[in-house]
Amino acid sequence: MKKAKYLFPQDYMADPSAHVFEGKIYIYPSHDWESGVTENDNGDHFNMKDYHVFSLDEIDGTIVGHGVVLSTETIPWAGRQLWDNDVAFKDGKYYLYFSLKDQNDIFRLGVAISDRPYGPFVAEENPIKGSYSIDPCVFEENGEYYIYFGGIWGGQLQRYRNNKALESATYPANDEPALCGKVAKLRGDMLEFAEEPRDVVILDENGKPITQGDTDRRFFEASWLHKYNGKYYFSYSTGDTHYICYAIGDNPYGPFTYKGVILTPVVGWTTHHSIIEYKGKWYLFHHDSVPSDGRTWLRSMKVVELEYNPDGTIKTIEGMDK
Ligand code: FUB
Repeated sequence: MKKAKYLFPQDYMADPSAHVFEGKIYIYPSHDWESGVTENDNGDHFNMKDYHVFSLDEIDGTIVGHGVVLSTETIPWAGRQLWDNDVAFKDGKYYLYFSLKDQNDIFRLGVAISDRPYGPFVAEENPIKGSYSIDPCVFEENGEYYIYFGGIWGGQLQRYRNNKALESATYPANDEPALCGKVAKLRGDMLEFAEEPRDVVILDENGKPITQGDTDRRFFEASWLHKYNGKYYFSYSTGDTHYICYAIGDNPYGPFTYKGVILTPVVGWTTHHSIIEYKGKWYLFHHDSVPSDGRTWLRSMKVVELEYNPDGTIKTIEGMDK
């Protein structure tokens, strides 16, 4: 497969997190809909209220929709805006980690549990203690689970330093190190952080942290972690410059050294992705707003093959058809 294909033209789905569970690909997207909320820099127009799950036996096969698996109506602490999610498997249970504003309009990370990869999922009573911001992604290695998260602007990461809320949102100066995504090990029961979240530091080619003003390369949102040939690849969106970039490290905590662009800008403001290996090939799951004629809050999920160069760098994929 060399050309990206839309996965589910029947409805708007975004931020696809893909995993291989029980020998199939399962996809956990956000579910976009036309809620009528006016577009603004806080992302209020991304006013989602439920999640669906999809599965595929073959990458070119027929996608199966498993229906609604979690909704704000059944999340006890829900305020509004069910954003990106991800799922991890441990000891016979599937844990769905999600971004949601609480009743004070503060983004937190929640957990919901199922016995099956296709749900339905039952949410815990409260968000993860000490959690904040958006876009969880979980990476497992040797029985340890690492949760990555964070997003600036509407994702509220600029309201925190050292895991504490600030009195008001503050960004570093343009020549200072950029705000970082976060990573923490999960506790054995998968329901809480096992440690204080740490910074996911992204270094430039000279070993210096990427600066806040380096908007083509600094972290904005949409963390994803995968491993290839013994190296750890942290990929993310640059938000207002619309790239999916990646940086490579030697362990799940980093630091990671910036290596380049995976996906050039797509139609629509946001770009968000996941990367998996399936049956010996690698794939980039992502979204764009072509089917909704550029309405940035109505996105459609896609998949395309991802290829590496012999030195382990990733071949850049064009986000827009030429
Ligand atoms: O889908 C809502 C938000 O848009 C996600 O959480 C961000 O990553 C961006 O894709």
